[in-house]
This record gives sequence, C-alpha cells and structure tokens, in this order.
Amino acid sequence: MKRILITGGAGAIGRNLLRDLYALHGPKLVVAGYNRTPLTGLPKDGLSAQVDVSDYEKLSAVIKRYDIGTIYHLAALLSIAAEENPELARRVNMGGLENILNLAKDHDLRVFWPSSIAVFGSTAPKDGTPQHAPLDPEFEYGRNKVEGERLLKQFSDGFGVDVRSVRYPGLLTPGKPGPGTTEYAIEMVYAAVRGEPYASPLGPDTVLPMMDMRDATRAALEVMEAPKNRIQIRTSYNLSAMSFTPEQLAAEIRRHIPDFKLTYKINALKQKVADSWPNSIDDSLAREHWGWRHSYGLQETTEYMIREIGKEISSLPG
Ligand code: AKB
Repeated sequence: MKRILITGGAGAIGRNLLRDLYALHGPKLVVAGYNRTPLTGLPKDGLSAQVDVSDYEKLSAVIKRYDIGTIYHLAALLSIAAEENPELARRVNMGGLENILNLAKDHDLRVFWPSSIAVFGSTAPKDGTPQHAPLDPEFEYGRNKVEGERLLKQFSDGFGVDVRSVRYPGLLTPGKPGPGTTEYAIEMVYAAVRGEPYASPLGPDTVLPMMDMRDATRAALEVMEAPKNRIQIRTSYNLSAMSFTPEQLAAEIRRHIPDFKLTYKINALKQKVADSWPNSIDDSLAREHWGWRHSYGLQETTEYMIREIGKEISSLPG
C-alpha cells in the first residue's frame, strides 16, 4: 500500500488527522510533513519530512522517496495571518496547492484539501448559506480559498485528478490556537480553564459557524473514502455542525466554570472578517451525496474542550 502524506502536520487539523491516520493505518504508512513549526508527539517509529509546499522540487522528492499515494494538503496561513502577510499567503495557500495538484496529475495521487467558510463574502445569504451562493470574499484568505477551489475543479475536470474538499467552519480543539478569526473560541476556553477572564475580540452578537475537530477530521476521512461517483461537487462541499456567539459560548462554559468572566476588546480586523462571513451554513448536499452527519454540538464540544484542556494544563510542570 502506498503511503499517505500530510502537509501542515504541526497545525491544528494536521495534529488531529495524524492521530486518526495512525489509528487507521499505523505509523509506517503515514508521513507527517512540517515546515517551520516542529512536530511534537510523533510515535517512536513515525515518519516525518520537512516540506515547504511552495518548493516543487522538494515536494516531488518527498513524494518519490516515501512512495506517496494520497496527500492531505493542510499547510496554509489562516485568515488573520493571510491579511497581515498577503504575499506569503498567496505563495503558501495558492502556490502550494498548485504544486500539489501538478504532482497529483503526474504521479496519480489522491488529494484532500480544506477550503473554508471564508469563501463567502457579504453578497452571500448570511443564514443557511447555500452551497452555490456567490463567492465574493472581501479578505485575502477567502480569495486564496476561492482561487484554490477553482484550481481543484480545473485539475479534476481537465486532468482527472481525484481531489476532494470541504469548506470548514471554525474548528474547535484543544491545542494552541492559530492566527485565525474563529480561533477566539479556543482562546476563550483556555482562559476559562486557567481561571482567567477573557476579552473577546469579537462583539457579543457575532455569530459564526463552528465544528468540533473530531467531526472535522472524520469528514476529511469520509469524503476521501466515499465512492467516486458520490462526489458530485468538485470545488468544495459546504459543511456544518453548530453556530454560536461569544456570549453563547461563555454561557455554556459557565455551566462548568460558573465564575468565568467574559469582557470585550474588539479587534477591528477580526470583527470585519467575522462580519463578512456567514452565520450558518446549509450543508445538505454533503449530507445527501456522501452521507455527512455531524456528531457534536456546542454542549458536547465545550465539555470535551474543558476536560482536555484541564488535563493539558494540570500536566504542565510547575
Ligand atoms: C480562520 O478563522 O481563519 C479559520 C477559518 C474559518 O477558515 N478558522
């Protein structure tokens, strides 16, 4: 059996997907790719490779050396990082994807690539945003994702590359939150578990679509496992689980940590980005085409995050 490569293995999706793939295939069939952020917690006999996805030759060498057949291409800059460094974002988010797709075409690789709710801008309906709503994002990260989706379709229709994709909402998982917009929710739970107040960068009524990372990695595996004829959308599938505001998350946290305090210190950029994104997503086509179902809502996810972050904090030295 050919091996599986994950790019962005040190990121939030990467860490979690690696764990799932080790459980499914064992460490010998999975190669954890990383670039600047070193990998932690790899199994003793786990394989890893340093790959800058914008370097075609290096990527190509890794694919040949490890006999790769499938790539989960996760390396990317999130929304706020992309806004702060648009040139780097284009190189990594679009250039990296183009390299991966060209390699997939030449080496017959299967590819998973995550898009995002960031593909939608203010011209899309805010509530229950449908699959085929207009894609007019106002910020760099969203523009990268729209361009990425066009590339997927081009390589799929034009060259028969089997590339599959979902539009992730904000993903909730223990672990250091990245420089995104929805990541405030993870920061809030960390603050609460540490017994600290949290100053939300988004206003009390800002609703955003979110998902438990356990659902998100399962979606990646399921869309990749689905029979080819079930994948009828070759850009990216809308995906949905829950939506909430900072106030609603704080109320859920207080069921476990009653004296948690939420204040507000609005970050103008994050607020503008959040205001341009949907409140909720219609993912009926993913449900219909390949049987997508989410398992976790706000209550289960908050409880899980509090428990796991509590364990993480109490295991820290000092
Ligand atoms: C971000 O906020 O940048 C990401 C996303 C929704 O794609 N979490």
